[in-house]
Amino acid sequence: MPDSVATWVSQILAGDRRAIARAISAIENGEAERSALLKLLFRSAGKAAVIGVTGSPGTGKSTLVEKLAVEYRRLGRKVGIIAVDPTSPFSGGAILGDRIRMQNLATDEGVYIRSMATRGQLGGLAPAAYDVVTVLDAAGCGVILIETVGVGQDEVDVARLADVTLVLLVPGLGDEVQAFKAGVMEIADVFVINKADRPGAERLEQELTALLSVAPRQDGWRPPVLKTVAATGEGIPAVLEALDRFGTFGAGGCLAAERRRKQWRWRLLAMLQQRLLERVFAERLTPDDVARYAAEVAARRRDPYSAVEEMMKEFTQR
Ligand SMILES: Nc1nc2c(ncn2[C@@H]2O[C@H](COP(=O)(O)OP(=O)(O)OP(=O)(O)O)[C@@H](O)[C@H]2O)c(=O)[nH]1
Ligand SMILES: [Mg+2]
Repeated sequence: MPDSVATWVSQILAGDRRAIARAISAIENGEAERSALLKLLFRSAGKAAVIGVTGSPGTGKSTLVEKLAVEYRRLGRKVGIIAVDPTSPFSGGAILGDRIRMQNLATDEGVYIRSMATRGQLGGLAPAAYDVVTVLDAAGCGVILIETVGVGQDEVDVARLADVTLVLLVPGLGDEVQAFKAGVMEIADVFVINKADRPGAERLEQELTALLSVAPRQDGWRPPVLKTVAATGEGIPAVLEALDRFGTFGAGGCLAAERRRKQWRWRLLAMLQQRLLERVFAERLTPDDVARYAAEVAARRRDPYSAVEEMMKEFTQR
């Protein structure tokens, strides 16, 4: 196996699309070779700028991602795109929509597009998404764009994987309130008011700027509020410029460095959590057992504390 993994890795480093696709499937399916593969790939990763793009459904994330990708391609960078779909499996409608919208990029060998579904990942989607980032990074993608719908914890977690996070808002939806509610506010490094061709963009810009000035960030970064019409590409260069500026913010980019340390701490804990869960399931429990405990607790026949103790029991005695 080591030989074949080494060959696989060299194919990925060379940008072989089939080898990349196979690696991503191995990650998603939790195949045994995954960790040997990722250990080797990690050495060649760490060069990509990881950009999270989040916002409510239909705000224009995919359209913006495509325009950003085109711009980065023009600058000669290979681009990876990960679209995280909150509900539907791989053949779902939303993903099909993304494929159609991104068809300008579909024939470009320098762009790698992949969708991931949030369902069915033990320990959440974020660890798997980060592993996919490692693959694409090692494969030479200098820019990796991750699109997530900013609605659930999975999506916020994925946004937290990014070096920089863009939050999209659109005029006329009362979206600014949603952004605050969903806690998206804390993860936004750059605000983009998309669909600025629609009425209300200026007002939203003013409201958001006022809100931001009331609660300045502790790290000193002031998230810019930009207006775009992603559909036509208007305002895209300013978005790229803001992303660059964030990357170099602070003395010697210290904000980015500090963020990386925080992210690794969080990722390591998430990976540990996942490994522990996998072990508990492999050695101790079946999903049916969990369902049985849940039914007993729900019926108040037992308390959840002793249920968890029992679920862990034989496992911790090993
Ligand atoms: N008027 C206007 N329409 C836009 C703009 N940007 C995107 N759209 C349209 O808005 C719709 C949704 O765009 P998407 O890019 O699919 O939005 P999304 O946020 O990726 O949507 P989901 O992935 O389904 O959450 C499409 O019909 C786009 O053509 C814009 O700047 N102005
Ligand atoms: Mg989309």
